[in-house]
Amino acid sequence: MMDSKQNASKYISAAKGIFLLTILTHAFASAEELSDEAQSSANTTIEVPVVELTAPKASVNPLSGGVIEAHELAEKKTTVMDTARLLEDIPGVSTYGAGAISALPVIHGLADERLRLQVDGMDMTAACPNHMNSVLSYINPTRVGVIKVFSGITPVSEGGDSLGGTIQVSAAPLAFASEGDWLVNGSLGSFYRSNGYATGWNASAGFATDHVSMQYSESHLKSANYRAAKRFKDVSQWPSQDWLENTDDDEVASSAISGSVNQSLDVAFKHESHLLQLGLSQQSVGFEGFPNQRMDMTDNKNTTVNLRYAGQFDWGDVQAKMFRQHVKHAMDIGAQRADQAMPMLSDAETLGASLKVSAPIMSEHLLRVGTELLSYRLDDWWPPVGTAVGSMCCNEFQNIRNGQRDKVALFAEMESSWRQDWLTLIGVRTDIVNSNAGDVQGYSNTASYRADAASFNAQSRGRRDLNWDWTALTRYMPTLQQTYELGFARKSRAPSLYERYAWSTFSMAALMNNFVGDGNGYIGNLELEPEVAHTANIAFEWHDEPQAIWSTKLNAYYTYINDYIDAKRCNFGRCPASLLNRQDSFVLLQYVNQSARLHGFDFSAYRQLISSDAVGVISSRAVISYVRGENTTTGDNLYHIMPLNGRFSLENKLGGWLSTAELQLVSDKRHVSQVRNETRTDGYGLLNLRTSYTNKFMRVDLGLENALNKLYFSPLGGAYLGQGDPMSTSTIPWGINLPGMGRSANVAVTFFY
Ligand SMILES: [Cu+2]
Repeated sequence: MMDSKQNASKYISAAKGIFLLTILTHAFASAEELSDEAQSSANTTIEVPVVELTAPKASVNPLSGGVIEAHELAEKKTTVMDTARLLEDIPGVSTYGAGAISALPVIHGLADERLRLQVDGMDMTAACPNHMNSVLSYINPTRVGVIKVFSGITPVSEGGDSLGGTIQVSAAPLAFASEGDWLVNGSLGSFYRSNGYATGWNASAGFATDHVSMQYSESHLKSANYRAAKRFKDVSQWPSQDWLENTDDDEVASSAISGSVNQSLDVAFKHESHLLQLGLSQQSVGFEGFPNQRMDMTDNKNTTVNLRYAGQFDWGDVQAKMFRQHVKHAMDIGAQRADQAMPMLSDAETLGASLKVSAPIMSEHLLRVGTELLSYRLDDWWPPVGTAVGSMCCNEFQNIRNGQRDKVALFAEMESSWRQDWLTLIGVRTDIVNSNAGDVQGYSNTASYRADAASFNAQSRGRRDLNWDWTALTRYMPTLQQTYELGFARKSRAPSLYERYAWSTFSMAALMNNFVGDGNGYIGNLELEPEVAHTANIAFEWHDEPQAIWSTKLNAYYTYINDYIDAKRCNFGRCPASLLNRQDSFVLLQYVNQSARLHGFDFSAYRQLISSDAVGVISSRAVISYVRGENTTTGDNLYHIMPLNGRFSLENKLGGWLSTAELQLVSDKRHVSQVRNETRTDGYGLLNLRTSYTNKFMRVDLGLENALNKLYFSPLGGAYLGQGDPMSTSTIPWGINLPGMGRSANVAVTFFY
């Protein structure tokens, strides 16, 4: 809000200038590929070099996706706290702001539960009415070995019950010793981030013979509140100044984290071409502030047990897995918001199993068939507060009681290499999703809750959704320098438990149901139907033959979504009529099926500029993404759509040194969702500087993020709600955006053995 208009337009013209420059330098001269994609989009072979431990033969990697491997992650993962941030370099992927380790990924404008998120092969669901315990927070960035993103067209074997794509984050595969030998490995690392005085450490140790491999890892982190570059708030804006004096004008209240611990133990057995792996993991967080939500996480414990088998037989490959996830989650009003308590608890369990078989048919076809089972149970309840019967006493408020969401999926997919230069991938899939929820009650049987609860309890709530998905993709590689790809897909997603069953129209209760950080209250809708998306995607890639000097890639897409779950203003129950047409306040909304259209493009390019003994290798990279999202039922814009943005970097590799200067440019967000009173944000430019030194025994990272200390507001940052009484629509001033982090100097040191 304090960024001047002038600055914004200056950045935009700079952005346009650099955009044109990039097109010129890259499109005419050249192209290799961002090295991550370079490896995956091989020229003559279509096999992906990066293979998950449990995937003897991975699906063809569509051009529009991306694979990031361990060595490419290294530069960032030691100094970021949040695994979701590692995705930001992939064209078309951005992240929603949330707590310190809980950002939510977005692919092509579709986020959160519209994506299929897997950690070590496990499909997990957030168990919180604010999605605080995001799936990617369950793996510490330092443990991440491979990230695979399917963005444009997701093969049916990797998709299902999701619209936007699939993100698979996995630890590095366990290593085995050669026959008769043994291996020991270990690492110890630590980081410091000056903004918020964040610190953390991580350690891992492993032992392996030729048949057995074990790996243990543990990480800890904490941070105080972070600071924006400059003053971004004015205490006089709050209706009540209580509790506000504790924070400075540039301090983002309720953004601290403490007591965050991730532990994992993996044991794998290998016999000939069979691999069996058992993984145990636990994450606990003592406190995590959410400056764009009305609550803070006050306790979270997530435990998983993950058993995987992968085997290769004469006739093909088999992968099987079973897992269990259990989450105990607590949230409350943190000390920096208000001197009040409102404990909210949830408990969820997910059981999953899958079987995937792939077998070659004749020489040119590869058939993949599989089944997946997923059973999710959720209870979300809020203990009573105080002694006077009323809005928060004296019963337990049941937000979701005995929630169930079970899924059975079947798919078949055929990958065919018709000629050396021509490949097709065709698949169909069905997901049957059953959901239900039990009877509920409010804090009391007073007028605040009585009618809503009675009406909810009187209705039948069991729902069965039958989803059909299909994918058709063709890839043509006329020369060793060119690849063209065209894909079509139908993808479906059944509504989540919160979208269907959050029932209270009482504003205090509705305000606690919010996944998007906009400060509004959300009410479920029993009538919701599954979303169905049809997508067309076209991509091409050009590069030099050895893929070393240059590459360029363009991906464009169009998606039409029937029954897109958007929101409408609430005009029934306890919703106040005064909020129905307000344009300058937080409001109450109900989920509703409408239709939507998204289109956009991603462009990425790489060019080696200099390669000599004296200066090493100097290269430049660019990633530019654009997406536009419209609600075609109402003519409104979709919420949380990233405006035109780009990352441009210069990189120098010399000996063990890798140094990067990165310019991030984001244009103004002018297309905002009116129904949600989404706020606009100005354009900005950020400069990040990083350097690292690696040898066999150690790695040192130094970084200066937001080096010019610019005050900025990320278009996906949401509303600033970190201070003030969160219980009503009018006690926190509307219209303050959550600022991004001011300058921060980061250091990380890791020792290997
Ligand atoms: Cu929560």
